[in-house]
Amino acid sequence: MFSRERNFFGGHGIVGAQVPIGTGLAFAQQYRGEKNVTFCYLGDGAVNQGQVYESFNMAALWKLPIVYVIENNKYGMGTSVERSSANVELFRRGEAYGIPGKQIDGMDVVHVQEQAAQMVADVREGKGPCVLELQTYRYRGHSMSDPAKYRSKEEVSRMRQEHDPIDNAKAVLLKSGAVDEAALKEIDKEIKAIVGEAADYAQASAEPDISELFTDVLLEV
Ligand SMILES: Cc1ncc(C[n+]2csc(CCOP(=O)(O)OP(=O)(O)O)c2C)c(N)n1
Ligand SMILES: [Mg+2]
Repeated sequence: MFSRERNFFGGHGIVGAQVPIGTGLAFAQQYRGEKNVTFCYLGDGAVNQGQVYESFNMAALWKLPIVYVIENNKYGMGTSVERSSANVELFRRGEAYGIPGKQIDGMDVVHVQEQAAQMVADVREGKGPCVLELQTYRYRGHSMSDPAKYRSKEEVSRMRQEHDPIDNAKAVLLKSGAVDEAALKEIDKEIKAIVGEAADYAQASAEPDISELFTDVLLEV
């Protein structure tokens, strides 16, 4: 998924490789004098890749306008953070480069919005990069071939029941009186239609031509 018009530069198959790419995009923004701020997302598994730290160094050195968002959903492919990270305080990973970090509840949408807005304000002031660790959770296995035997069913259902971000946001909205159940159902229907349409479009589209393998990969000058 990629949208040049919306400045959405997609996901990448190589775990961690999005970090130097995101850092490069932030460099381009600074170089061109744009006011944009890059949000670069990485997981708790990706955070142990070497290229993340090469990127942190350059981002701090050049005070690049970038927020590194670490989505700590407790698991890499099939390995818990505790089994794979020597230090599980992921928000501190930029400390060696002077990059400030915060760890927050990533299941609370209002809190995430407030904290992210604060970070964007700091970045726009020219303070350089920062790290926002979102504590979150992955309900399903990594892929269809992952039966997720590395955790208990109770853990998953407890997270669903007590921490689901959509249920929580719904409760906050209803309590505030801003919307009622019917309005939320309408939004749900609308979103399902958009997603359904996108899936149908993807499935009905032709396979790309084999020559596309070389598009934007090599520039002959
Ligand atoms: C360099 C590299 N190593 C291994 C893989 C295989 N792989 C794909 S996703 C993944 C786990 C990533 O974990 P995390 O960063 O926590 O992201 P999440 O799946 O939780 O979103 C791995 C090891 C890969 N795609 N690239
Ligand atoms: Mg993960």
